[in-house]
Amino acid sequence: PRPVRLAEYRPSDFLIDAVELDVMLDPTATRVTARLRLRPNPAGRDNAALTLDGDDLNLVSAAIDGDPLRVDDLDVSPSSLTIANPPRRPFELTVTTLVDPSANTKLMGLYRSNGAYCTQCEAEGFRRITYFLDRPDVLAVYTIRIEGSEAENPVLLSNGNLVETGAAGEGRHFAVWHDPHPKPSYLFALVAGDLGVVEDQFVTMGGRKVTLKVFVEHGKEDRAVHAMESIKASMRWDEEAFGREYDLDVFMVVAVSYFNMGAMENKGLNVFNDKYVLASPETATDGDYANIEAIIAHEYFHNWTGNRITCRDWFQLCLKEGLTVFRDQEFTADMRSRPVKRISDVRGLRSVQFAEDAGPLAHPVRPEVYAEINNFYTPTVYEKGAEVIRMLKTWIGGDAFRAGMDLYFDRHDGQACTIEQFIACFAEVSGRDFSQFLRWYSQAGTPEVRIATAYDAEARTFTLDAAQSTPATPGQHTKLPVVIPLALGLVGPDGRDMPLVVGGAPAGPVFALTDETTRIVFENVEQRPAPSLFRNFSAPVKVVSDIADDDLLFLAAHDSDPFNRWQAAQTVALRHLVASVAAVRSGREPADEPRLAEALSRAFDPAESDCAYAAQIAALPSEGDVARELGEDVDPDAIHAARGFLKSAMRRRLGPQLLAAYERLAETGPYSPDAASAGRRALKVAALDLLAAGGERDGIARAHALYSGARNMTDRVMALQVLSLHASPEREDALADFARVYGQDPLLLDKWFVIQASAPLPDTIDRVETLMASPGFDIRNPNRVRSLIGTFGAGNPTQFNRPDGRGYAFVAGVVAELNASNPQVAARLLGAFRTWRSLEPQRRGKAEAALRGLADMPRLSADVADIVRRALA
Ligand code: B3K
Ligand code: ZN
Repeated sequence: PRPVRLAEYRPSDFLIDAVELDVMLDPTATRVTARLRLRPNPAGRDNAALTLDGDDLNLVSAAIDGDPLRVDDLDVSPSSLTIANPPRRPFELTVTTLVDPSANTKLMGLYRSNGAYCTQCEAEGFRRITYFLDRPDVLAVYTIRIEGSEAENPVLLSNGNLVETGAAGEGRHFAVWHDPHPKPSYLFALVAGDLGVVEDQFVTMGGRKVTLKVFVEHGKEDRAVHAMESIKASMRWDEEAFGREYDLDVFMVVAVSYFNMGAMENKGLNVFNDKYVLASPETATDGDYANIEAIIAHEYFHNWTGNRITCRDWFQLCLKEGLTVFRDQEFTADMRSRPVKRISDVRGLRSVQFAEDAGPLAHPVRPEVYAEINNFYTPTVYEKGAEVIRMLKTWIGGDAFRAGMDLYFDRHDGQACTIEQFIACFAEVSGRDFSQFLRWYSQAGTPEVRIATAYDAEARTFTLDAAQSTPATPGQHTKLPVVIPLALGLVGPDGRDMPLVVGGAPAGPVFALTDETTRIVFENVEQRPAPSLFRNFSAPVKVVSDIADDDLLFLAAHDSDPFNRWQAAQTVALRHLVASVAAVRSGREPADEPRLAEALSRAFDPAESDCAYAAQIAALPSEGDVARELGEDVDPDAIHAARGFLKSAMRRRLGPQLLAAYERLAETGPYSPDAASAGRRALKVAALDLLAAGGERDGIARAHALYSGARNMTDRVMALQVLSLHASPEREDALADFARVYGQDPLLLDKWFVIQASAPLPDTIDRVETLMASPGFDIRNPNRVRSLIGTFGAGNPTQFNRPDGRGYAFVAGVVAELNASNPQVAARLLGAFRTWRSLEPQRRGKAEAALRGLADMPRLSADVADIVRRALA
């Protein structure tokens, strides 16, 4: 198929105002009758044919205003239905199709998950249910009648409000749902099955009583409580932070175990991967609790940013995704620790989005062409998209930002919009010109900002020179300067921020870098300051500065900006690791870095009260961080060795402090997943991880003791993770024990897979292959595939990148196996190859061979073909 281009967007020739679906459930032959109220679009072409999208559909019959259409009135195939000469006035088209949910292994459209029926329609799954104008700018009011066996499907759900239920004879029953809010087809959902439910209520700020329901498999109701609490917290927060109120009588979340992604924001009926719903102290970790809260919030926030105001076309995906990620980040920051949230988001952004932006799959936040839209649900659209919103807010200020959001909701409610329409709201309220800012949406690649500074004691000036450039990316050779908000402080020798004076007047703390080079001269600077740059990570850029390690270490201790205290120590550690990698590769011993130990030791100081923050300080840059910093000729084994060396050095220097912290942080009371308690556990395991560095016996023994004595799943999993890094009898004992005790619970099995697949040990690949053949593994379940093969590919730098190429061949083999049955999951796994070009030559050759092998495969799915082609281009 031809690539789709933003420049070729045209409004639909027809609109659909109302949809009535009649769904007769059957495991292999579900009959769907759609009554569509159509009319010519005044903005479309005159006398156009009507072509509806389909995908793998079987047409049973079609009629216009009740008159059956004959085969020669139609041009029909599984992928489209065309009526050459439809009425040029409003009319009703009735179409009946047959679909087989049991055979639907792609998990798009209507499929089965553990005996229940469910749907996934974004981006283009509705066309696998019925022929439709399956594009987000066609908004209709939906009424859904579902009929099925009452014994098998006591629960029948769709979007909106329930209007009728009843018996349908022969053991069947039905339910009718009506959603008054016009929506695009991708937000349609249907769920039917025998499910347990937890119920609650929320009263909105306007006094609307909303029934809340979380549906889970029977027997798992007690694991739905945290999700329910998260729904209420999200509803409250959106009212307080954005003035957004919920708009139906019921809000439902359904947990399913077969799901291609995290969750889906269908109107009033969010469908979730059960991994992001189910939690109890015995089965979930602190990380799970936090993820559930954040993803429940994200999907709920889509009700306004995505559903009430949706996207005109899929190029505008970041309109809803970047904005909704920004909103969920702010929610978490308010619920937990703001600096910790910022640090972990920036860690995530750098490790996946910066990596994507630096490799062959780089694309703009708003892409201009796609071959397969499912491949554009990327860290660039989501996380960089969120950073762009954050910059916008930093640039125009919080009040103007909120005014712009209010205007956007007001002006565009009920519409399908573009980025330009969104940005126009902020231009209007702030009076600023956004034409240059819009380059953040169209230009791919991570801008690099080089900073040089100079202090003139005599003139009492501090001069900062900033030069920005963005590297070329596929299809974009020349780049223009973007608007980069630089939030900064000048920290004096007393650790206090100096007043910022520029041109005789108070200035900052945010400066916009708009040109290729910018010079800022600060005046009245009495003493040489340590500049704290890009506070709170004020722009998603790579910073290269001439700031000396001594100044950074000073900032690590004294900066008033907690993000930059963390960042300063990370920068010193990263510089050190880069030098160590060079040493390892030339057979030398890496140098010692006592000052880093001192910076890290602050994390374990009993006086540090925010343990989650301290745990971030204690965590060294990842192997991926080092690889990205190197950028080329990457040898993952050398990076692993250098990092291991540094960890051992930290253990030797900090031993007694680590031990003291570890013991001080031991669990005492009952488990609670709140942020402060989770922070204590995170810091405890950071200490344990260093105590066990290099496989030190005492540390291993403690990890084993923590595993055996754990009173909650967080301690147990974290202890197992530490043990898994080093070959030892304790490791094998704990892994076997975990399988024995928890192996029957699929979500816990996933944790066991993740731990083994990420181990940096030479036999990992054999184990992963063995586990794939074990009874708990099911290649049709995306959670199993992601936890075992996804983790091995994207979360195990040394073993995926084995010099013999076996890691690449293995992952490519699984991609080939999944290519036909679940192309979306197959294409996702290929993300492991996103940095293959930066590897050293031997590994690069092996990775390329694996990709070429895939490229030569017959019948490649659009999803896999698209990634392979771009990765090799
Ligand atoms: N909007 C969905 C993602 C759909 C992915 C389609 N391939 C979940 C989310 O971002 O909230
Ligand atoms: Zn989303």
